[in-house]
Order: sequence, then structure tokens, then C-alpha cells
Amino acid sequence: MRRTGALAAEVLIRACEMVRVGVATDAIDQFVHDLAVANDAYPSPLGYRGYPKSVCTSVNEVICHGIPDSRVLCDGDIVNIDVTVYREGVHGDTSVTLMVGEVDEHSLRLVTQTRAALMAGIGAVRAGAPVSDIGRAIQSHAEKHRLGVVREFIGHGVGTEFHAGLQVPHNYDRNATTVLVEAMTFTIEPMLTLGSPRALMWDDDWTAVTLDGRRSAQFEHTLACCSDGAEILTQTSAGETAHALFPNPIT
Ligand code: EYF
Ligand code: CO
Repeated sequence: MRRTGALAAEVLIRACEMVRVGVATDAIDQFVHDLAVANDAYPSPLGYRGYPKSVCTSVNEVICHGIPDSRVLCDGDIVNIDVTVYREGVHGDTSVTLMVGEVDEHSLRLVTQTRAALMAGIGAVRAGAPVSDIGRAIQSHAEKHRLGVVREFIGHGVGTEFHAGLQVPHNYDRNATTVLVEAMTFTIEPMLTLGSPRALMWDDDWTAVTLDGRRSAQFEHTLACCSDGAEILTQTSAGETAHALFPNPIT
């Protein structure tokens, strides 16, 4: 899981280097596909539940599962790039939201605080704690910053399967009573919104957007639960992540 997580982190960092005004999301998809394959990995989204591409690229009001296409990134956009790779029998899943060129102040706040909300959720992980502690920390952070928390899509167990086992709500859910155990591996991937967190599915049946059309941002890591906290698995062997290159890895 560490080795595959490191590859996912590396692919995400390299994909982020492509983000600039005028780049089509399809070009990011092709790049991620080729880099995964060149590293003896499979891009997990490709064909997963029929998904047609190798990466998700979710722009502005798209909450998640945006399908790369010929749309080019514009000055002022925000875009989430969600990379999952499969190698050595396990998956590593990680994403960041980037700002393209100059974004408005609300988008800057949204992206900054969504990243911070992920880190708050990670800070709540410890063996023996209920999984609801994670959502409690994320929701509390979001509320402090007047941001919505999307409920329809949650973090998930990840390992030999892309999605398995644990469900990780990003809001406080008193029914999420599963107790975290050492060596559990799972994602935390909060999606926060400037307006209402309610989601709507496009008629492509993949793309989830905000009902009110306002922007949404997301950050994600794959984690291992340890006795004294979480280990971030989606970092390179040198400890690098696209997340740490804030406010923008490369523009
Ligand atoms: C409505 C897919 C299923 N599902 C989840 C399938 O966990 C993920 N990212 O962090 C994740 C990534 C992908 C994914 C890529 C494709 N799928 C997409 C859209 C809708 C859906 O069920
Ligand atoms: Co995920």
C-alpha cells in the first residue's frame, strides 16, 4: 500500500504540472493513463463500473467524477484531479483541487479550507476511535468557514479493491459507529461547497454537480490507521504530495 500510494502521489504531482489555461482535461487523462502504464500500473477508474476514462477531472460546480473531455481549462477555474492507480495487487487513491490562473476570493477560501478540512479529518484518525470522529472534525471545520459538506459521496475502504469495507462519512453521522482498527486502509475525500451541498447527477449518470451551480472543491488521501494517528500512504518516498505544494503546485 505504501509503494502503490507513493506511485499515486507521484502521478498526481506530475498531472498537476499540466494544469494551466488552455489545457484540455482530455490531455490530463491521456497523461495519467500513459504514466500509470509506464510504471507497470493500471489506472483504476478506467472501466470501473463502466467509467470511460483513466482519471476524474471535476471543474467548478462539478462535485466529483467529472469525465475528461475537450473542455479546456480557463483563467479563474478550479479543477480537481482524482488519481487512482492499481499495482502490486492494491489501489492508491488521491486527489487535489487546483486553481487555474487568478481565481476569485470565494474560490480561494473554498479550496484553502477544503484542504484544511481533509487535514482536520486525518487528525481525528486513531485506532479505537469511531469513524464518525472523522466526519465530526470535517463538518466542524467546514461550518467554521461557512462551507457546505456534500453527503452523497463518502470516503471508502481501499486495498485489494478500489472500494471496499469501511464507509467514511464527511459529516457527523452518529450511526457511523465502526471502530477504527490498526492497519485499516481507507480514504478521506471531503467535498465542500460555497453554497448548498445538495448534489444533482448529469444525465451522463457519472457527473455529480451542485444543485445550485455554485463551486465545490475536494482533496483526498489514502491512509492507514495507526495506534497514534493516521499514516498518509499517498505520499512519495521523499514525503512529497501535491497537497503540500499549496496554493498551487505549478501554474
Ligand atoms: C454513481 C463511478 C461511479 N468512483 C469513485 C466510478 O473514490 C473515488 N475517487 O476518490 C472514485 C473514483 C471513480 C469512481 C472513478 C470512477 N468511478 C463514477 C461515477 C459515478 C459512480 O456511481
Ligand atoms: Co476515493
